Amino acid sequence: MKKAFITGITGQDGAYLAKLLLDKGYEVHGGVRRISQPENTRLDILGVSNDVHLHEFDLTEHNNIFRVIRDIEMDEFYNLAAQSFVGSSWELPVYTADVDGMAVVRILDTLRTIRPETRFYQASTSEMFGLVQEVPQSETTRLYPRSPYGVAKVYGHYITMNYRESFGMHASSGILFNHESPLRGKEFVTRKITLGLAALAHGGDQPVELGNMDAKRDWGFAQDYVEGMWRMLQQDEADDYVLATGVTTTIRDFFTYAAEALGMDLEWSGENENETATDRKTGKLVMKVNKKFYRPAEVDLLIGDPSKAQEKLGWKASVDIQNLAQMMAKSDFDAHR
Ligand code: NAP
Ligand code: F7E
Repeated sequence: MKKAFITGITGQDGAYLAKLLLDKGYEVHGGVRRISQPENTRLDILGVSNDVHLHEFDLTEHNNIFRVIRDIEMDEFYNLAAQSFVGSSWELPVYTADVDGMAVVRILDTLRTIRPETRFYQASTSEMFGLVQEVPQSETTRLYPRSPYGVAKVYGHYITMNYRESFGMHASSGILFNHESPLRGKEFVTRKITLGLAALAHGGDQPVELGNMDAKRDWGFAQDYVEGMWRMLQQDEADDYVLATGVTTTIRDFFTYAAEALGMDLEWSGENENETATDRKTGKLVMKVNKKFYRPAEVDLLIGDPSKAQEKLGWKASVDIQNLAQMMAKSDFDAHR
């Protein structure tokens, strides 16, 4: 039985990956931070919390990382933990650099010292492309991060490549474009939209307040993306791969697809900070722009080229944007009931 360790097992991707690895027969271990109210986690929602082995863990604590690696003797190490919200990274730039950047070398250097044969996955991100230098973006596109989060992830990405090249470690980096699900954190724009629309569909009267409606993202379904992570670690040679759908969508269009899934018929008016959406059927205001959600520097357009992952890993996204919006909107609508 193979043994895997997942940092960030309580997060969106960590929970889906834990389920995937359990289904494949792995013994799954994961790192968790102490929280004051540990009920109803994503692992509970997926029904796997009793099947995984949880260990007290924090990426800022070097000796804690050392002990986990020494004691668990894992075959595969998935580093998914991060301060993952781009918006918070301007408020927490030093913490974000430590957790999303420096922690990667803490793990890699410990693995190099005591378990160099362990296969390692680093959660890199399309945010590294930032002000994009090429369309679509691939593994060879020049990086130009636009947030402290993106900058920290660039360090994690390059140090992973460096440990692979310097020490021959099986260390791979997945450059994942945005991936969402009903388990997505509530502050990310897709989930914020589907939660807000579900409340409106149940009779609420608070419009969803959003920032930049023109930003474009390449959104896929998280469950597909954790399969891609696992496939990377099954290759003979470690490498870097883009996982993406190859389709890009504005925030406005995602909003429209989610609203349509809940039976709304939107009328858009105004521009920039005066933009609004109203449901023609009820006359209700369902969206208005609030400048407080604008970012100090924006990533305007992301669209990935997943052809390397398709060719070498046989990986392909299976859920399109309309179905993703519908899945999330319906899940939040049902949960609200
Ligand atoms: P998420 O839902 O925010 O989960 C983040 C996880 O990291 C949580 O389990 C969190 O623990 C843990 N964590 C945060 N700080 C930690 C620390 N100091 N020590 C230990 N654990 C810590 O993120 P996600 O969407 O699953 O993303 C997984 C990874 O992929 C992240 O590295 C993210 O940056 C990266 N990524 C995500 C996307 C995407 O679209 N989802 C795309 C590209 C890359 P708590 O539960 O205690 O908060
Ligand atoms: O923003 C715009 C916002 O916070 C998407 C993380 O998983 O994917 C994620 O980062 C876009 C941005 O995700 C609101 O300005 C408008 O252009 O959902 P988001 P993100 O920043 O793309 C990457 C790949 C990661 O690696 C990250 O970990 O939506 N937007 N109005 C808004 N965004 C939010 N959150 N809230 C709004 O009200």
